[in-house]
Amino acid sequence: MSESNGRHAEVAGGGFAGLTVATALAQRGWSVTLHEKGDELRAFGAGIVLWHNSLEVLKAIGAYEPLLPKSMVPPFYETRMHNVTQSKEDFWGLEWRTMTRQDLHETLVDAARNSGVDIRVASEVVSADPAGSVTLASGEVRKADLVIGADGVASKVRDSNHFELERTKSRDGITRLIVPRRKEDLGPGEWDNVIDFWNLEPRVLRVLYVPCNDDELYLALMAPIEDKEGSAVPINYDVWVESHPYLAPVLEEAAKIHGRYDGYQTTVLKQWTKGRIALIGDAGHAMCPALAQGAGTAMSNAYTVAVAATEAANADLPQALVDWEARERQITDECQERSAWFAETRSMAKGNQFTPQMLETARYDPTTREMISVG
Ligand code: FAD
Ligand code: 3HM
Repeated sequence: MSESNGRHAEVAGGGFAGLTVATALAQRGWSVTLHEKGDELRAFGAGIVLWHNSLEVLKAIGAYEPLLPKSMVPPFYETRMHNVTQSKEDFWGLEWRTMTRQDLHETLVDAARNSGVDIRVASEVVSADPAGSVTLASGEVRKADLVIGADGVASKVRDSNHFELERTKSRDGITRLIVPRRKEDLGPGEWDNVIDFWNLEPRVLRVLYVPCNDDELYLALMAPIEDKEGSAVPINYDVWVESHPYLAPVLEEAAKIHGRYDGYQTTVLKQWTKGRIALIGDAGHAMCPALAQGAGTAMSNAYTVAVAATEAANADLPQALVDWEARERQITDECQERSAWFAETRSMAKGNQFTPQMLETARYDPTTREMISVG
C-alpha cells in the first residue's frame, strides 16, 4: 500500500471502470471507498476482448500478470460470410487478449483489495453533489475530494446531476453466453481463432465465436431486435443451427443456458465532469460493441482520470477534471462513432475491418499517451 496523500475518493460502481479507477487512485495514496449496489461483486455478460490500451492499464495497476494464465491470444480474428472466410486479421502484432468477464473482474477485485480500496457491497449511491459528496440509499452522506460515477449505463451519479446526453438505439442486439469449448466435436478447423460468422441471407443471424481459455468459449449471437425468434432467450436452437450448422455442438450448449439479449446503444454526454464529479465507463460513454472497446475505453479513462486528479492541487481539482476530459475525450468519441457506424451498416461482415484507423483506440497507451503505429 502506498503512503497516504490525505485525499479521499468515493467511487460508485464495482464494474471494470470503478475497480480500475479505485485501484489506480489507492496506488497513488488516496483513501478510496467503492460502492457496489449488488449484493456481491460479480461481472455481467460473458466474455470480453481487450486490446493494447486496456492491457497497458492492467500492467500499470499490477493486474496483467495474474490474468495471463486465465486468458488467451487467438492466432487470428477471422471473419466469415456464409461460412466463407473473408479475412484473417492479426492486427500486425498489436496486443489483444480474450478472457471471460468473470476472470477479468476477479483479477480487478484482487488488485483493488491489495491496493487498500474499501469495497462495500449492497451499497447503492443514489445521488452525488459536485461540491464533493455522495448520498447512499441508506441516507448516509459521504464527503469526498473526488467523486467518480462508474455506475454504468443507468448512472445515478450522472442522472442526479442532470448531465445532458443523447442516446441512440440500434436495430440489432446480441445474446451473450459462456459455453464449454467442445473443440473435438466441432471437427477439424482453426477453432482457436476468434471467428465472426455472418449470415445476412435469408435472415440476419451472426455468431461471434470467441475462445477465452482451454475450457471456455464466449458466444455472442446477434439478431435484429424485431426478429423475435433470433432474439429469444434461451436461444431458439432450431433457428440458430439451421443458420450455422457447423456450430451445432456449441449451439446445443448455448441452448441449455438462459443468457440475456441486449440491444446495441450509444450514449454521448455533452460533458463528462461537473465540479468534483467525473463520469467514466458506460456512465459517461456507453457504446456499441463492434470494436470491442466499451471496457477498454472505460479502463483507459479510469486510469487517466486517476493520474490527472492526483497531479492536481486539491483546490484545482474541478479544473483538472475539465482539462482531463479535453485531453482524453476525442479518442473515445471517435470510437463511439466508429462502433455505431459498424452497428448501423453491419459492414464488419465484409471482413478486413480492423484497419489502422479503426484500431486507433486500441493503439493508444493511456499510461504514456503514446500511439503505436501498425500496418
Ligand atoms: P458496468 O459494467 O455496467 O458496471 C457498473 C457497476 O456499477 C455494476 O456492477 C453495477 O451493479 C454498479 N452500479 C450501478 N448503479 C449503481 C449505483 N447507483 N450505486 C452503486 N453501484 C452501482 N467492451 C470491451 O472492452 N471489449 C469487449 O469485447 C466488449 N464486448 C461487449 C459486448 C457486448 C454485447 C456489450 C453490450 C458490451 C461489450 N463491451 C465490451 C462493453 C463493456 O461491457 C462495457 O463498456 C463495460 O462493462 C462498462 O463497464 P462499467 O464499469 O463502466 O459499467
Ligand atoms: C468482442 C465483440 N465484438 C463485437 C461485438 C459486436 O459487434 O456485437 C460484440 C463483442 O463482444
